[in-house]
Amino acid sequence: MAQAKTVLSSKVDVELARRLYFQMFLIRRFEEKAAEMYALGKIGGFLHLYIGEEAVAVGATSVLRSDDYAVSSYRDHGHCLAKGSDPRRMMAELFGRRDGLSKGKGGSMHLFDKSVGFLGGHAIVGAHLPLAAGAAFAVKYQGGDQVVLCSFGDGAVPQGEFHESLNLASLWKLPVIYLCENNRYAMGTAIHRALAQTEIWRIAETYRIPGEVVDGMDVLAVRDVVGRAVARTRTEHTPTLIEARTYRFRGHSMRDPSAAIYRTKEEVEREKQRDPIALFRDRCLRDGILTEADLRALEKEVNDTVDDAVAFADASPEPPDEWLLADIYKE
Ligand SMILES: Cc1ncc(C[n+]2csc(CCOP(=O)(O)OP(=O)(O)O)c2C)c(N)n1
Repeated sequence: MAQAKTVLSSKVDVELARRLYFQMFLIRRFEEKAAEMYALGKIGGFLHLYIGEEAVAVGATSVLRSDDYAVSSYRDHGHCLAKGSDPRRMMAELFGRRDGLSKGKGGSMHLFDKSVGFLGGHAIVGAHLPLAAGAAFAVKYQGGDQVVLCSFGDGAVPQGEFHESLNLASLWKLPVIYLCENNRYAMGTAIHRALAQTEIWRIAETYRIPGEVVDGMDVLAVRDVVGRAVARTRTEHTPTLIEARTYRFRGHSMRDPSAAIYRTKEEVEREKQRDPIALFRDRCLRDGILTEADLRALEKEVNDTVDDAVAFADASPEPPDEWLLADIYKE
């Protein structure tokens, strides 16, 4: 049942091109600014950047409806922004302030925004895959046709939760799209040292669901593949496993700044040649979809949005001590 596909990315109109470029650029700038704020001590704890992988979240989310759900791991800024969350409240959460999405108590790894159907960033590797299946079960039980997009890294694949989740989703025909963002490393562990089957999309066959592989640096190719999966899932409630091949340009987290121990500088430089934002920018110009002036205007809008988010976060007060014991159990 599983099949590899060479996807020719489809045509794109002006409005869609603007939206995709804006969102990818927003994720990039938001995170570059977050890195800067981390260096200044405005952000504490962990900070995992998604830089290099933007085409995956943006391409995939672009085919979702606003009432569909998305859930992701601790590298969650891109997914939350792509789902339409407010950059101000996201930055405030990174700053640990009271106007943050999780009232400043979750931080970078625990963004959550029910208003846009973002069911959270989750810090424990693999732990959110069963949660995605649970949300999909709820959709089916209630007779809805929403889908749940579940993004995770290659590091989650050897986990039991991955296999248990795919097995149940297949048996129960749950509307989940499992989107593996294969950036080739789980912290410092290269994929071939952790997985017996490095062609992750092939694992779909074991669970008798469709499996596809896609170039995760091509936003339109991701959009095509996920779009097909969404259509199938809505009508047949069939889960799908998609492997998007991508690369993270930075270290695992801000505590791994050089990322030089487990991969070569040459490899990183080579991969940066396929920067998904630059590739899409070039394509828009080459095909005459957007002009240099259009792109510059979008970039300015993004820069202003991110500056505004930082100002908002900085002005938001710290959460009071008494909030520490609130929101622990569902009240
Ligand atoms: C159950 C569990 N084991 C170990 C860790 C420590 N840990 C944090 S991130 C990570 C690597 C995960 O890599 P991957 O899933 O490929 O995601 P990526 O960082 O590449 O986006 C590990 C092992 C954890 N958070 N949870």
